[in-house]
Amino acid sequence: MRNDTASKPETIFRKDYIAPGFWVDTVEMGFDLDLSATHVATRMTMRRNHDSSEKDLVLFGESLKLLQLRMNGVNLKKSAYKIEGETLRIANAPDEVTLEIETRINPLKNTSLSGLYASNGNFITQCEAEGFRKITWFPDRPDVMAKYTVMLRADKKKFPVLLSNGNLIEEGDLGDGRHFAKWEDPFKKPSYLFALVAGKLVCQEENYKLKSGREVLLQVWVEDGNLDKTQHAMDSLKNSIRWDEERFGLELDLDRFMIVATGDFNMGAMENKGLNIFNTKYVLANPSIATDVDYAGIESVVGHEYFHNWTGNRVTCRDWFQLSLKEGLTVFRDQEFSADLVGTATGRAVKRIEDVRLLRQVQFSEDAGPMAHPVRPDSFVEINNFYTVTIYEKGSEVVRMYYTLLGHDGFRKGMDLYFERHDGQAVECDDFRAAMADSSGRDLTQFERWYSQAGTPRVKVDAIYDAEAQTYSITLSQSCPATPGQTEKLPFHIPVAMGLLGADGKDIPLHSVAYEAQAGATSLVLELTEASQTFVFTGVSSKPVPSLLRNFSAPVVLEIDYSDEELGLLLANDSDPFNRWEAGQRLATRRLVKLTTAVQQGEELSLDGMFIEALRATLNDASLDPAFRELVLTLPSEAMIAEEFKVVDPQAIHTARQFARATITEHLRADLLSAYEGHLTPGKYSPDAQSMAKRGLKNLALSYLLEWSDESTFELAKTQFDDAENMTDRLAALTALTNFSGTDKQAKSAAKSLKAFYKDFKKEALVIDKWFMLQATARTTDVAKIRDLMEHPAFTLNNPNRARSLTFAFCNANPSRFHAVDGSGYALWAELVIALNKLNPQVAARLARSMDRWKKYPESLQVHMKAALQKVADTKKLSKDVLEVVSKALA
Ligand code: 0A1
Ligand code: ZN
Repeated sequence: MRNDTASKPETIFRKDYIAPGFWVDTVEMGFDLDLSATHVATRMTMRRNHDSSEKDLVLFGESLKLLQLRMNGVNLKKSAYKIEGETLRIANAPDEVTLEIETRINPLKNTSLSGLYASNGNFITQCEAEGFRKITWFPDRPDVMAKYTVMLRADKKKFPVLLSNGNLIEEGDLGDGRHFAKWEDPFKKPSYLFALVAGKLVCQEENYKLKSGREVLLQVWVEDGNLDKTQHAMDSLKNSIRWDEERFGLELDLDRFMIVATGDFNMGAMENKGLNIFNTKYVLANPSIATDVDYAGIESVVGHEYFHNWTGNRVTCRDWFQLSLKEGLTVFRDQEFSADLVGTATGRAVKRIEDVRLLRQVQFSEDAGPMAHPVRPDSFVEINNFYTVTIYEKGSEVVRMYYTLLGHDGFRKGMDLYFERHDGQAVECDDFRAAMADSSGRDLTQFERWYSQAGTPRVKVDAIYDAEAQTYSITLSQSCPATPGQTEKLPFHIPVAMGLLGADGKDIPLHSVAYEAQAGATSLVLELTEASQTFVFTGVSSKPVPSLLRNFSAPVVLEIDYSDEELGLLLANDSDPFNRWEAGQRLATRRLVKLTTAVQQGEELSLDGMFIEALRATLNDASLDPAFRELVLTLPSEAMIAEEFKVVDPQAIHTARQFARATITEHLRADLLSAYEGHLTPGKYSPDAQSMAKRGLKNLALSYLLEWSDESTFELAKTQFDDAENMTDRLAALTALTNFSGTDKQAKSAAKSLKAFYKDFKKEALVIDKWFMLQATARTTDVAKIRDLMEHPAFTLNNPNRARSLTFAFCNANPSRFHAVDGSGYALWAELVIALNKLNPQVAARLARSMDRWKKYPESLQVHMKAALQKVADTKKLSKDVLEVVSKALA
């Protein structure tokens, strides 16, 4: 029989967790691979878990044709088991069971890209979170860990390469033009880490010597024609292996480690044991198709997936509510990996600023919307909706706070204890916290609230300087806004790294009774645990300027009243580079908020000299890393400015920000031009941090220069576009040209460049994605233009990367156009979500999230937004993925 998704989605609660009734020891699988009818035979040995209250043998399955079900050698009649939705129950099973199951599936029809599916004629799997149940009936839950042996059989010509987890133990011909490969994974694993790949692929491979002297085989598999784009992924993999050995003492436990790239993938990549599967976006790179940002993305995602081998695979999650146990920790590890690879202190700060920017822009917004959830959620309807920035990025911040509280060595001790206790187990976030507490002897009880309470805490600062007593008292008061299902919040345990600056901008040695052991230090980590606490510093001879939350030591909003002068001092002097940048952002935000209000009230717009001079000084300070200067010169995004308002006016924000950019250019043209000319990187492209930093600053200068309409700046960009020897420079120039508002002739010339770009890179899917994205986010691109682009022969909703490049980019990254006053952007959004829902619920649900914050817009827009949300909610056959998102938005 064929079972389909249950029609009424139910909410699953963390509190309802029950250990599995049966464990699985071994799984043997045989696949007869055929694109439209793959036969799957599974034999598993199971044994009763006497500690569980679940007495039935429970399996999960979805969209399967069940052909056979045998228990201990006997065919089970239909009356011997019960199927309800995705669940199959066998009552009264003996304690020791061998189950044999045969199913048939249709990979070609599987457009959800979850389970076994076809990608350009190849077979690919994606089993996290619950894709394995689309392959066979199985106790598909992460706490059931088993050893797998997999036999793959397929047509030799069409599918010459057959891969699965672990080691290849046998291969050969079967006659009839078919062949086989048998794989064995020596480690037990949950089903979500299962993978197979079959098809026409080629690989770059290398033998690599581990620190221990053991040799391993590394492979990067791609479709034919892409072998000139695998070197960076291979280098990143080798760097990851070395880094995990050096920083955490963790060695690759397999003899063979494979990466496979596919153009059809819902997410970035997947950490299947020994057989990582990647979106091509995070593998393929060479200077002519990939930008600096792509290179950095590949390095961090290759690292991320590799690091999962220990944090995720060797120690996995007991249930999906614990997802951040592996994801938060692994993001922290990949962030540290990228920072360590750069090596310099400012390089680390630059990485930190970029990570915090993402957190604030996307996660803070999630935390303030209808989908807000704790790092360890209490419930969900569809787990795929919970691969969120809260689980990943906020989860990483939570791990980083242990690091800040316990120090480098203390954190490492905690990690060592975590592995010592839990290697080979499926555990909970609490187990990680216990390892950190027990290894350090610290009481981390209150720290648990970071896992259980949603919302972004706010920390308000009140400071008093007593000249007579020479004391400086800082009172920190914390609060946290209500989130769905959580109205009252208890105080968090917040590490606040800080220092005090004297009038000369230098750090003052700190003396505080509460932190006696560190007397004289210039930076301290205060521990805020109460709703309000006062920290007193003594021997302060003049009123200092506080530098708080250094290096962004906690994921909170810091409310502090600085004067412009104080911010100027911090921007120019703070020994903490993160807070230097932060001071610049505060100066900018203040002005952008004012400008937005002025736009709304029809007042004349102006930007003050103090701000422009501060930017000039930073831009021209050759002692500063160009990457850092680029970050300071980058104004807060429109999304960030929007967070400052109760009611968001996207057009006014856009106008204000554009005005600020143009005015900065008006005053700093000469400085920008010399920054441009001073940071050229002639010669062979190299993705090293220094060259990237130079290109970054140069291209930022270019984008500013083109805010000023004249012939010479246009020509500058045109020449850069025509002569570029790498994609970073080419794309930056094309973006600037496309957004340039000049003469008709210039507009025509820009359009010509856009066309030439398409023609030159027609065969490079990832570059065509950029071509769509660039247009989707262009200032002049309105809804009508998006509809035009959707008719382009290269556009399709079937491929997630392509769908995202146009539609997500427009709905999420072109706010002033998406929020068109007539509501046409929302109508388009609804159509797209409905169309994607039929093809790929995960992708549809992600797009659905663009409307999360609809209640923050003016009434006149809310009417259209609500109608669009309602239209989606009323659609028949809505997936539970989309239903969960839109019903939470409408609630
Ligand atoms: N675990 C992967 C990401 C991932 C999650 C879900 C997927 O399908 C629903 C696919 C990939 C990672 O963190 O890299
Ligand atoms: Zn991950």
